[in-house]
Amino acid sequence: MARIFIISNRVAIPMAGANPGGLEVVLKATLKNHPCVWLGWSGEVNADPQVATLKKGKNTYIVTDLPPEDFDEYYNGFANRVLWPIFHYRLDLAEFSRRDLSGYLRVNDRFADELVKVLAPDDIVWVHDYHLIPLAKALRARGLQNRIGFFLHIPLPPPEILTAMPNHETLIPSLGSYDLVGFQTDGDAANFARYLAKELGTPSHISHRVSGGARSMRIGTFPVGIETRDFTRLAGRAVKTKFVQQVLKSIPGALMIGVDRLDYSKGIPNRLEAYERFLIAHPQWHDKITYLQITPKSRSQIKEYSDIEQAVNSISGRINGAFSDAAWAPVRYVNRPYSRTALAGLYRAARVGLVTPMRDGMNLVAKEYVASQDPEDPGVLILSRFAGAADEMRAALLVNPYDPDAVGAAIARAMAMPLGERKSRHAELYATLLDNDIGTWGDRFLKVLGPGPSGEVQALSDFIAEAS
Ligand code: ADQ
Repeated sequence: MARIFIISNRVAIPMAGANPGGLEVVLKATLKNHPCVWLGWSGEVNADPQVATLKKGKNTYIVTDLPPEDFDEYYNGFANRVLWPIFHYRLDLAEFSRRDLSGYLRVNDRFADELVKVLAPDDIVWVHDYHLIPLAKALRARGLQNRIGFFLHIPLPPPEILTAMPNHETLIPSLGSYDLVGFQTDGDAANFARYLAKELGTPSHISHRVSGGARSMRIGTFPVGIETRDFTRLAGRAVKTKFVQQVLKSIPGALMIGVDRLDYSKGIPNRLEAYERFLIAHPQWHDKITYLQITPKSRSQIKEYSDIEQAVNSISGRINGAFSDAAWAPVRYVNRPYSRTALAGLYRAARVGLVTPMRDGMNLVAKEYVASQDPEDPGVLILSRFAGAADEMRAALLVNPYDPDAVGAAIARAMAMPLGERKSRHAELYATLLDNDIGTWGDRFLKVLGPGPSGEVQALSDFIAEAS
């Protein structure tokens, strides 16, 4: 059986008791069904970087440390200060430097050097996310002919934004070295197809053909899902735990929940402002709703992230200052991670799930919240139309996160929604989650990446037509 090489910035090395990261969850079925080698950064910063190999069952994990300059330039620099903001439509936050770009290319070259040592000709390579866009080009430069696929977990903006990125003309076309480039939504794929048509003149009736080569790059949409049934079972058990019951006992009235990494793309300050508008407009709900926002810190070394932390602290303090009484505080803001079990139990206990990113590749929290509900008495999902998940989850209350009055009105509507409507919306949402369970996601991508034509890949023109 051909080995699957998974390449990503971080590697989730299996350890007893460790919380699985998001990538491990989406790759779980792939890791179970195929012999896999997973290669990436160990998470350690070390002036004398080491490479370690670990075997677990039929899978192998290869991790390399990063020297401090690579951590600054590749990870904190180009990946998180340039690609992350620009791909989330935030040109205003991007801080480009040539030094960071060369660090980014250097780490991609380093990963390519490690890979050529271990790849066999029939191995299939699957590269994940924005940290590793030029990896296939680096591998091709080393003579590798293997099938190589790429999946982008975050959005891809339209060419009008992408072309403002310095050096886009070398970086983005390097995706042409992959055999397959996968996106979360048709909108992202259409943006890429438009970039290829506008910038490279790729005729839209064919897949992108790398200049002079026999190979062509195809694009496809593979929306990430979750382990729907497992999550439902977990939530059913978790809601009965002492922890969740204590949370429920400690608040008067209903629970509304938000769970996000502390990141400006998640729209937490805007969401708090919307809640404030709701509290002003609907005094009858005071004492009857508590908003629990669970937000572990991330990327704290980057200024924009400490700014967002301050903004969230200040707005939640302002709301609690204005509306609390001795027995009730409208906001509970918690800065730490929780286990999947604890989150599943809290989702199930929450009458409203508030998921309002300003822009998001998919957003798994929206899916986890719906999967956790009791079908006989489900809560209501309020979802940003700018999350990739909104494409599939049409039965949520879809909102524009830039409009705090509209989000506030959606909170009021969710709180007052009759049981019949809650049940029918939940049933429709749950059916879409079952349709796109994560168990088959990896195999669908790998099937299309494999040799031969496949019905799942559309011509570029189809994406462009869908976008216009
Ligand atoms: P993220 O930006 O990390 O992922 P998301 O899709 O919401 O965003 O996934 C977060 C995961 O972390 C969820 O499984 C959630 O349960 C978990 N999590 C969040 N807060 C937590 C907490 N306090 N404690 C413990 N766990 C917590 C990127 C893209 C997304 C895309 C995913 C998968 O930005 O758009 O959906 O990859 O492709």
